[in-house]
Parts: sequence; C-alpha cells; structure tokens
Amino acid sequence: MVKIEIEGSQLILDTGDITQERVEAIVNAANSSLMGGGGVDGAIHRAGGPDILEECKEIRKKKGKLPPGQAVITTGGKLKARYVIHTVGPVWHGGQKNEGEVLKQAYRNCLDLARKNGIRSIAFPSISTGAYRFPVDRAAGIAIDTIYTYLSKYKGVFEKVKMVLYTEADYNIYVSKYNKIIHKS
Ligand code: AR6
Repeated sequence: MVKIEIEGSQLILDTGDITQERVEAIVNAANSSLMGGGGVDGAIHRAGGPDILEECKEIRKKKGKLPPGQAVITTGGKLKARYVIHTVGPVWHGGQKNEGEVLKQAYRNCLDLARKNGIRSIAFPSISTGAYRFPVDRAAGIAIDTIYTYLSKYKGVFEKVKMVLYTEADYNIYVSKYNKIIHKS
C-alpha cells in the first residue's frame, strides 16, 4: 500500500476487492444503461443486493442513459460503503476520440458528486481499463493526476481518496505513475 498526504487529505493506492472497502462511497465503473454488467459493476451489484439496481432504474426513468464522463449516486445497499457513485468511462478507440478527457471528467465528476454530498472518503476502481480496454498505463496517469489536482484545489474536503486495484500488475503500474507524478522521480 502507498499513502501520501496532499493538503490535508490522504491519497492511497492499494490492491483489493472494492466491494469490501470501508469508505463512505465506492465508485462503480458502470455502463450508460446503469442496468449492471460484468467486471466491477457485476461485483458491486452482487455484493450490494437489489436496492442499488432499483435506484438505478429510478434514475434511468428520470434522466435517461448516463453519458460517458458523467456520474450519479445511489445507496450502497448491503455494502459496507453507504453510497455507490456510478460513472461511465470511455470505451478505448485508439486515443483519437477524446478518451483521455472523458476519463478525466469521470474522475472529476465522481469527486464533485461526493463533495456535494458531504462524503469524505471514497474508493475508485481502475475505470475503463477492463472491458473498455483503455491502456492501464495511460489511465493510471490520468487518474492520479486528476485526483492529485482535485485534492490540491479542495484542501481538506476529503479525508481519503483511495484507488483499489484488482491485480498486482495494475497496482504496480499505478505505483510507478504515482512516483512519476507526485515524487517526480
Ligand atoms: N474490485 C476492484 N476492481 C475490480 C473488481 C473488484 N471487485 N472487479 C474487477 N475490477 P471493468 P470498464 C477491475 O471491466 O473497463 C462492465 O461490464 C478490473 O480488473 O469492470 O470500465 C460495465 O457494466 C479492471 O481493472 O470496467 C461496463 O459495461 C477495472 O476493475 C463495462 O464493464 C475495470 O474493469 C465497463 O468497463
């Protein structure tokens, strides 16, 4: 695990299963339908139970599909986390379709939604780097840079922001990006 303090908030990188995190909100890498899916989305709905999907259905009725880069919030159901923030990352199409900017928006909009709901601890999975095929190395740089910039701007708003990586390989990639961005090493 690595941990650093940024203007009164902790930024943590760790391996693990995000459904087991004891934070106020976990982020779901969903799809625009908000009706569930595979990967981390499937794991969150399985562990959290049917209340999450019921709320997603209500959101769909009111707002329609969720565009990539946007975020919405529901209860955490049976999860340890009180809330789930659902976002939709970009599908990787080779990098010519604004994928990087959309990924950055996804992280930023999740942080905005958390902040506006008074949430002080949040955990992210590696958005878009599974089924959506965004290269992990690039995604790691965007995730860390966006979170770092956010915590520097909104000083002390969050107690902690955690990236929960599912594999050791992904964790190592995130740590090496983190060292480059934060320690400039
Ligand atoms: N905890 C933490 N990370 C996880 C977990 C877990 N329990 N399970 C998987 N991951 P993906 P995407 C990692 O495919 O690329 C879904 O079907 C996984 O190893 O879940 O944004 C949605 O419904 C990878 O590093 O999300 C969408 O249709 C990361 O989570 C689509 O996939 C993201 O992989 C979204 O694709």
